[in-house]
Amino acid sequence: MNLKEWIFTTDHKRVGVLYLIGSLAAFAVAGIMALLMRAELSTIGPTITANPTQYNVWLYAHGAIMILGFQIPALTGFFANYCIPLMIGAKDVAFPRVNALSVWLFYVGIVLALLTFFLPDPPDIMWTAYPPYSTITTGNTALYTFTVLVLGFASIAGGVNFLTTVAYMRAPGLTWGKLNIFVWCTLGAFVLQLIFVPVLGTAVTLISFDKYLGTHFFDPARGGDVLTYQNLFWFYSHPAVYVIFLPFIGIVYEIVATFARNHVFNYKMVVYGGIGGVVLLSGEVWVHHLYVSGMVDWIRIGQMLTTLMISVPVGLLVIGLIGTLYKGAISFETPMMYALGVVFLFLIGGLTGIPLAVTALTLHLSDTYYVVGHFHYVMAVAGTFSIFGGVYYWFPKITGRMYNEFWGKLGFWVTFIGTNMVFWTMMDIGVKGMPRRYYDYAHFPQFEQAHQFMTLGAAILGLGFMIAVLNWIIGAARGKKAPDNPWGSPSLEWSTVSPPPHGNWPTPPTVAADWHPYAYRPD
Ligand code: HEM
Ligand SMILES: [Cu+2]
Repeated sequence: MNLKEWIFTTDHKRVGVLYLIGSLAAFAVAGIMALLMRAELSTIGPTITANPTQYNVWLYAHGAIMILGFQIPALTGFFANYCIPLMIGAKDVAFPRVNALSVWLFYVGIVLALLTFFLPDPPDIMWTAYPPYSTITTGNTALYTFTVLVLGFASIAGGVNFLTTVAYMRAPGLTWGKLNIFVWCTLGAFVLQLIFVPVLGTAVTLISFDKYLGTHFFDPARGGDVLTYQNLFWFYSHPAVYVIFLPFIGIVYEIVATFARNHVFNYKMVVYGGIGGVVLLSGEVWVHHLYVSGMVDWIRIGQMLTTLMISVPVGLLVIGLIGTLYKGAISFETPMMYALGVVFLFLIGGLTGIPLAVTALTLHLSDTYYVVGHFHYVMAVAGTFSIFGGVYYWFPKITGRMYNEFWGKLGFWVTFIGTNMVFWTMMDIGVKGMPRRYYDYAHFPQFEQAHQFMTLGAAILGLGFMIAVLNWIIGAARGKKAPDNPWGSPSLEWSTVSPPPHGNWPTPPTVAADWHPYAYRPD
């Protein structure tokens, strides 16, 4: 293996694998931050640090790196790169060099994020970086701004590339109605990135202008408005949860169709109603993150309605999954275990979101651990389970080898148990009044046992993820040789050899009129 070939590669599969390695490294770092926070919270009073700012730095690094360094790059960097050209029968992406540029920028972003641990005054502003704190802290707000901008550029480069690739490079005969659900989902995610990343870029640039260049965009004392930042930030960051959600549910669709050996239930409903509906509504709900900030009431009511409305397309996506499982010939290989895990976690996360959408209830729940539990279920761990399931699913294609089924399933169950120990308990103590983002909870001694239980859960959860990653490393090095199409899927990525050569097929495929990626059996 030639290192230089990898660094300068323009092959979409290798670019994808680089994204995977970088994002898993980011996951490990951000995961260690979570374990440090959980260790700190395991007793009242100082446990592993006496410095509250240190906790804030961990919290900042955990949230920012998990979202910007792990989930978005794994989903729209790794999976999109590896799968989309193969699924549409293309030799590569439309702009292979722009693609290489995007993964380089991603690595620059990761290095910048890691500087957090080496600077004397690291950012301590949480991943949301709200002013006025972010503009007065001694922590390094500029590093945050710069990291977000670099990762944002990487994402935009990816978006332009994949929209063009799918529009112009589909194999002959592969019409829009025959795209994999994963491809549709990822296109939706990239449309959102192209529209909304510039807004985030603006917001984070302006906080650094305020802090270092003497402007007053967010300073009410000088004619600015501190809430403008919150609006700009969530105008991006709510759609960002769909940038994560859409590809991860797309992965689940691929896995569920394969292991239920069934066509996707109501393909058109899923694409137009589900994915289309989410994309259309996603920019209209950001205010639900600022219900407790000052604003006119009618906007609260309006955005409560749109927030509740978005559960309709999301519900359609879940119905599509259930329908695909219905009367399927289901088998429970490791990828399927993770996919079903996602459905379970996502349902808990989705249903616990409804009270948060309702303004009257959320006044009580806002800024408690209930919120932290909810969004970990719905996005953080549901998304992570999907990523792990997806890596297992395409593992034979990527490496040409098989992973170990026993360790795969064991890792799943360990993670699944740990996850529910941590995040169910969070919601429980949240409802009872435990506030979020606290370094210590001397005022709430009644929660100490629950915190200890969660710390134990986090350790179990971490162990489960380690089992999975070790399973991949060992499988990639010494696993059994994988057949080209181990799951018997008609989808195009399985029609080439494992691992696919540069250019993917000796001659590009053409698809027959009756071909469909989910034609597992006659309808
Ligand atoms: C894998 C195990 C994980 C554990 C044990 C964990 C634990 C935690 C803890 C203890 C907090 C701090 C709560 C507080 O002080 O308010 C937190 C916050 C957060 N986590 Fe996780 N987390 C995990 C995974 C993830 C993942 C995969 C994501 C990816 C999206 C994520 C995103 C966040 C975000 C955005 C915050 C809020 C940060 C903030 O308040 O600025 N977490 N997590
Ligand atoms: Cu939101």
